[in-house]
Amino acid sequence: MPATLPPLPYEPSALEPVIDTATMQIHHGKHHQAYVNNFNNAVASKPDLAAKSAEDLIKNLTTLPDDIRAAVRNNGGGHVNHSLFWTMLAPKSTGGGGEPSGELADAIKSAFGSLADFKTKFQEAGGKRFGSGWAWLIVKDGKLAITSTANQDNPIMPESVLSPTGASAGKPVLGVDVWEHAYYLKHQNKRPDYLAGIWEVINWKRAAELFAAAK
Ligand code: MN3
Repeated sequence: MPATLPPLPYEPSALEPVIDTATMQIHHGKHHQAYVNNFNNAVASKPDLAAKSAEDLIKNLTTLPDDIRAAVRNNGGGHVNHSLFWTMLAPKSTGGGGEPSGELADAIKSAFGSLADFKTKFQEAGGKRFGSGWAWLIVKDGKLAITSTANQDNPIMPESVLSPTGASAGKPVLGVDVWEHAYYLKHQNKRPDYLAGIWEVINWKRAAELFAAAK
């Protein structure tokens, strides 16, 4: 079944002023739609693969035919990453921002010392990723860890694909897009400002669900 663009779970203006309306419209309607289209085009010539989800295919990237592997990595990865990203954000009116609670809060404290220390390390990981990519909180070997991936790579891709780029494999709990298209209209070149502000719209309830499923 072809991949489809999932609707945004809120209005494009709902994350103002942290993420501006025009950025959300272009990011979702143009960039994410392009990953969906390009993924579908890449797998169209392989009927046995076209029946599988983008998530299944990027988990098994190393088994894919050479002629579509890069396109699936970039565009299947882009589709999976953005489908997750929209759900990782929420307007303040529906619970965005604030602090994690429960087991996720305890695990963050145990792994990083405090929520503030976690945020600092996460922002550093995103800030240091050269070029385009993502910052992630993942579960690796049963514990929380921070990593960043290049381009549209996702931590569910095989370790052998990720490690040459300096990334770690694991199960995502939180992912933040650090491509320029995610922040340039509002923050221009100031990626650190975007990362410092994103916490006001992070959907910790969604992160807690992903953590519970990943443990
Ligand atoms: Mn993006």
